[in-house]
Amino acid sequence: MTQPPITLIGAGLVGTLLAQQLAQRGFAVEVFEKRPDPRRAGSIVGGRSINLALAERGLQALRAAGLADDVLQRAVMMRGRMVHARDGDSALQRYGVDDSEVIWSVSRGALNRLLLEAAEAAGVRFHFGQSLVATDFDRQRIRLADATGAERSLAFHRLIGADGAGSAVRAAMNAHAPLGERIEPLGHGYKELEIPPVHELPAAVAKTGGGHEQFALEPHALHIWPRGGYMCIALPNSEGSFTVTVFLPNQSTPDEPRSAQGTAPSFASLPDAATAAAFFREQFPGLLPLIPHFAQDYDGNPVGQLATLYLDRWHLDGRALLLGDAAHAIVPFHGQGMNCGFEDTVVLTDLLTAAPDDSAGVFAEFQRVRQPNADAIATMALENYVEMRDSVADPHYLARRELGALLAARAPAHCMTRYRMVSFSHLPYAYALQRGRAQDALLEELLQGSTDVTRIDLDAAVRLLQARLPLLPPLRHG
Ligand code: FAD
Ligand code: E1W
Repeated sequence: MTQPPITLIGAGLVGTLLAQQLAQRGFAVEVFEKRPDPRRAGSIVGGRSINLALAERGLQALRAAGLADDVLQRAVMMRGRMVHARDGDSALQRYGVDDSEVIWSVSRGALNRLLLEAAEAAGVRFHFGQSLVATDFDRQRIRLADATGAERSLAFHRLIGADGAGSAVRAAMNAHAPLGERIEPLGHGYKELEIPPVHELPAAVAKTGGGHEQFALEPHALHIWPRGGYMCIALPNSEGSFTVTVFLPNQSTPDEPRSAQGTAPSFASLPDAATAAAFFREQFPGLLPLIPHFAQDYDGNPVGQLATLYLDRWHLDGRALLLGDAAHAIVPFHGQGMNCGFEDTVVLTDLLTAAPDDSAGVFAEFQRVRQPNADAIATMALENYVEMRDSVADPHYLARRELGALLAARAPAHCMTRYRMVSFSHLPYAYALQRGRAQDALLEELLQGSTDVTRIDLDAAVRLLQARLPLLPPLRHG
């Protein structure tokens, strides 16, 4: 069965992992990536270290590829969220029941390089500095441009787009036959800043986090500074630094919470490091001194935009398919974009392996299985932004969360927090969304508008839970 190769566009996180798995199953895979090879010296990606949170779903995909141990070796464990209040107080809220329920901070660049190496070792051929510029689906040909702008044309048999939120494959498919594309901008952007290792900090602020040598904050946590309409987060890097991300509205609107400066903070009202530093001094006083190159970072790093992407169609019969961010980009507030894309790769690899000659059937089945789940995590990621920013929050929400935690502890087979279902299980995202809604409705019913959890008869509540909500499927770890 010598099949023509699969043509994959995009050697990002999802494209490289998919390519590796397909090659392991005997498929020939050619990957075209617009950027230069990140393993080559002098690559621009080398400078800044950007990290992301890897959770159980992503880890499971890496296990399927045989790469989980290699990745975890370079990762930093995050046991919970460390919430930093305005007054400087901070507290760790554990994510799970014990250290089997943790998430991992991984370097995007290091992960990408590891996946490239693994895919190449499995037989994948990569072509860097090759940007997809046009696709002719009738003749099944793509046009690629190199860094000098020189173009060439190549035939494809089946085309897979793993080229991210701004996908060129998607644009070409949409031009050929509309995909029903809907892009919903969040109206908030983000910017990355850096907390260096302790030895690079001025002596006056250089006290180590949690008794650890090189980290300026507790290393085994995802740090959050929630402030209502906006927030900062920080994830640890294995070298002792942290990558801070500030999330802010793009424009100031009258209903955003106002700072003492009188204007609602936004990227528009904080156009440069000078204005932004004043804002940080006021809103994030403990954080600012840990960012010694604040001006350089703020003025040098771009504002990234956030949006949710919905499509009616992810494929063009058996000729082309989108996956990862190219099919379903989401806002980052649940830390699930890569995890979801990694889950995609396992589903697609299994379907293709089972029916290697039926791309039309496989692509349709892939969308049927994955789209409801992509929609669900898109919803949950949007909801988590509000939850994160306002975690100082509304007493009803806090009461519900407290009661939910109490019941989850007493009746774990009938009540599990949505965060745990999303981050530590392989239950479909759509199930987590719907189950979370059902649990919330029941919690509301028990609380009846009260915020006093001590008034609830927990034994009666557990009986109600058991009567109304079906048994949860067991969690599997490892
Ligand atoms: P990408 O990683 O974007 O890769 C696409 C690749 O395609 C790139 O290499 C690009 O150069 C290439 N490409 C693009 N156009 C072309 C072209 N025309 N021709 C050839 N190649 C092309 N997810 C998590 O799971 N956990 C997190 O903690 C997390 N944090 C995030 C924080 C932020 C601020 C953001 C914005 C996202 C975060 N995500 C997180 C989401 C995660 O980054 C994405 O879901 C993930 O990178 C998607 O992978 P991908 O391979 O589909 O796309
Ligand atoms: C995670 C960018 C990003 C990545 C994340 C998370 C968050 C907030 C953000 C969600 C979370 C890991 N989260 N953390 N604590 N509560 N919810 O779990 O990845 Cl902003």
